[in-house]
Amino acid sequence: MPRDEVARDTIAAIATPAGRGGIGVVRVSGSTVARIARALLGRLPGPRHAEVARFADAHGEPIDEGLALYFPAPASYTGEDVLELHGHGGPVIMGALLAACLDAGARLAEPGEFTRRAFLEGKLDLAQAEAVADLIDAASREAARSALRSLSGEFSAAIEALQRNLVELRALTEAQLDFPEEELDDVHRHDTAERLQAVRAALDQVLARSRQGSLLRSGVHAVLVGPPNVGKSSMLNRLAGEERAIVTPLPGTTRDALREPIHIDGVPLVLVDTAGLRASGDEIERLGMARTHQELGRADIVIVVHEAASPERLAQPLPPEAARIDVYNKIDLHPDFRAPAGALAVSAKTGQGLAELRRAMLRAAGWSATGESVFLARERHLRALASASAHLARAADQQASWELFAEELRLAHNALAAITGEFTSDDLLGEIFSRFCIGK
Ligand SMILES: Nc1nc2c(ncn2[C@@H]2O[C@H](COP(=O)(O)OP(=O)(O)OP(=O)(O)O)[C@@H](O)[C@H]2O)c(=O)[nH]1
Ligand SMILES: [Mg+2]
Repeated sequence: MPRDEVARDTIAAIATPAGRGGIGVVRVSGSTVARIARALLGRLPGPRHAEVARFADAHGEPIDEGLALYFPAPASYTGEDVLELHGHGGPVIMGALLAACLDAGARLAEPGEFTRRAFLEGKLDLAQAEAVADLIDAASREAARSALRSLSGEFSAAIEALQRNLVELRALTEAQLDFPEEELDDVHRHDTAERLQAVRAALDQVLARSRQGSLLRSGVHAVLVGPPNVGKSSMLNRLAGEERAIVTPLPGTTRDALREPIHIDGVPLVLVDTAGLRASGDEIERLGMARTHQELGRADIVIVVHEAASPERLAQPLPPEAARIDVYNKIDLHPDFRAPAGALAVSAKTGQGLAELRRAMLRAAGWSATGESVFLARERHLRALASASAHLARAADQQASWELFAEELRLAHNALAAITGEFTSDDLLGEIFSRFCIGK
């Protein structure tokens, strides 16, 4: 059953990236797909069979030869009639094919409109639809794996399991509300408290797995700071595995902040090298230090680099919300140096201690290699889960009043329902799908 009954027009878009490629695909979806197929191909291809066809424009002028695929509703990506034309992947041919579809009555699809229709037709829930974009945007294999799990419904299933438990609990509670004059039954009260506890524990687990997974999307900012010449740029080059930053024996080499995306065990981080902090009369160096302060404001992790032999204290106050890792560099020069408790001794030159540093960075980012699969949650999901969790915590404090208890359960339930998109505003849908690419 379609989720909204508005008759939808037919949309078309080039589904493959712009530029030249072996093949390019134009995708068409909607109620007039059969007519468009006949206009371009002279016939309607058999359902779900790849057929070789000649594509022609409105004047019968050939455009290309390729494969045509027809997916009649409802067994298609969008749930509507869908036609895919696989031609040669050149911008002129793709443009002409798309124009021919538009001439035959389709209109240009908006970003994410195919997936939005799939959602409206009930083919995907909202979390799955978001996973489509996350899979396309995945910056690492780990992120792609998590997105694929969400797409196949693993995340939604976890949310639905929580909802089912909440529904049972609400049914129990509502029954109690219907007989307010009856004496409060201790057994019932105990049972309710226990079930609530179980739902809260399960929710906390989903939240923890989602918080972990959200790290795979966001890219944690790790900023290298310290006095000049301690080896910050050398460290960045080591961690990036490439000579990105200029390294010289002269203090004050780095002027501008340099950002370098890296992965540690599939977790994306943005590593930022900064200008060394010291009192300086040099105008450029002072501007560089101003940038360092800016970068510190954005840091999730601050890696404070010291030189093993002459550990200087950093006068700079650090942002309190960022995790801090202290490293003492150049231990190859000072093999007897012992780092203070909690700090790491490393050498950017030999690579000693860098495995520990990478592990410390992952830990500071909130990543724990539990081996349990994580959910590639979005900020929206985390907010909803946190809100559900807060309502359940309040419910736990409300057991003297069944009305308030029931109300908190209802609010927790609604928060969870927002994740899979049971009740969603057009505004939210617009915001989510507008960030998709065209043709998806
Ligand atoms: N022996 C040794 N030398 C190092 C090590 N790390 C960096 N150096 C040297 O220390 C000097 C300064 O290194 P940089 O990486 O430019 O230091 P920086 O902290 O970025 O310095 P500024 O950009 O000036 O703030 C260079 O000559 C490096 O080769 C190390 O682990 N061992
Ligand atoms: Mg430097």
